[in-house]
Amino acid sequence: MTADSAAPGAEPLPILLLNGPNLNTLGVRQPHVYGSTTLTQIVESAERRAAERGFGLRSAQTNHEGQLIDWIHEARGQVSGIIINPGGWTHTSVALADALLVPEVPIVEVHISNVAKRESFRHHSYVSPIAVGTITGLGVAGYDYAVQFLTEHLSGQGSRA
Ligand code: DHK
Repeated sequence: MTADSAAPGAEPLPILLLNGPNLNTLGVRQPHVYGSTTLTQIVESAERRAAERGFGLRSAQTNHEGQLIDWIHEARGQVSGIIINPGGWTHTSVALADALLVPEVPIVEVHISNVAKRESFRHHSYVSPIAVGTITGLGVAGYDYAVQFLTEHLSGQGSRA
């Protein structure tokens, strides 16, 4: 069941916020690129924004690709949408993009840095073609914008491009 098909008045299924490799080191990792905000702070902010809009938010980070794929499979039927920063797997993982199709929910891709301005190997994303949209280069605020967009999208108020 998705938020769209939930009974009127029923609590929508939560949003799932996933972060891939090295994002557990936010705050110390290349602050000139990724800023000084920690992942804990990012998740707390996203939880607040989701709650303000009537959605729960579950979050997880891993440095292990198979773990991430397992979590995405398990999310089928359990979440209403997924926000994901796939980190370096953005540019390498067909398997991750395939897994993201399993839950059949809207996907929003987030990158803290502007990947288009960086090395050419960061210019291709396997995730972008299966995402509703991608937020890139807006710093850690991109996660909050993703929550705002996804909650509106799931509530039928947002763009359905
Ligand atoms: C995060 C990473 O870890 C990189 O591998 C990506 C992305 C960019 C980000 O900007 O959040 O290339």
